[in-house]
Amino acid sequence: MMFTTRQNKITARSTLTAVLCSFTAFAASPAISETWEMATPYAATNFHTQNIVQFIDDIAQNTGGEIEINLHPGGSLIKHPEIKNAVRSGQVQIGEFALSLLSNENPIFQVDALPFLVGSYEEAAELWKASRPATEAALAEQNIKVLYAVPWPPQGLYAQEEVTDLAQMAGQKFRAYNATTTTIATLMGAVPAQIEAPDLAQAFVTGRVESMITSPTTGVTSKAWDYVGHFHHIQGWLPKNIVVMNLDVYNGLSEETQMAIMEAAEAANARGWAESEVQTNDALATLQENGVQVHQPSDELRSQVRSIGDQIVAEWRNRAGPEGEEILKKFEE
Ligand code: PCA
Repeated sequence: MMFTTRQNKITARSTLTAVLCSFTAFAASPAISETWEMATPYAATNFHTQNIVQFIDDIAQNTGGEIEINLHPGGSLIKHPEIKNAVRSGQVQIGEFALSLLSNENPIFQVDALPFLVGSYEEAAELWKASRPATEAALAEQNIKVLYAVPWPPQGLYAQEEVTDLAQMAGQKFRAYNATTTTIATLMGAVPAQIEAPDLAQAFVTGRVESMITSPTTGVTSKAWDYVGHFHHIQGWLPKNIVVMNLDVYNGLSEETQMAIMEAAEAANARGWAESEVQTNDALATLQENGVQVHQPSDELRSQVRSIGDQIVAEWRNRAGPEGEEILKKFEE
């Protein structure tokens, strides 16, 4: 009995010594490594996600292994509409979301989803340059640091039949992913339903929706040929995904680590913009190879969509006020 007790004490003491030793070793090591969780909304196979995988590797490399990031794609850890708040509160340190998902919070976040404001990647880059300061300031107020943003390929219309006149869309169950697509649905007389990209195939197959506006890329990722026959290459807008982190966490890093992260972000930015452009034609070809008919919009369709676009832009200018005007002025300069 005595013996056992003594033995226990020895064990307890040596455990304490081991713990103290490991603390000393920890404190003596030059850089303490941290593990962050990253929540993203799109499939692992998507080019945005693959770019993020490279971004994470670059951060590990640039920081000498100081920052490790566990990626949770496809809304697997946090659902898309919750990712911004999860980063804000520090529930996750870093995340990605579609910027225009926040359109209702502040019109500034919708500017890249305004129809026909930009007609090319160069113009989209100009628009981002004009809108980045206001976007950063609005997100900083929410304790969020902007790292980089990458556009999706141009948005077009998927439907069961070829659409030559928007009247064909009346009464359709239409998949929406932000304020612009919801408003377009309503103005076409369709019925919008907000569905996240990873749930698209199921929503179409089960008849919850029949048509949508998104990129050729998202059509490929969700195997659009299984549920729609036609894509109309309207090239409406180039909405961006934004990659952000918790501002307190960022501010708590050494200047050197902050620089290492921003360097990785710049590289991800350049890779992402280039890849998005390449994706446009590749994805259009893949849609066609799999039996989706790709159409240039008819003049009628083009002008009908433009007139809806004009209404959305006019309403946005109203809501965005002087801050919106300033962005448009800088963009047009
Ligand atoms: N794909 C995303 C947003 C825009 C895009 O091209 C989606 O459909 O959810």
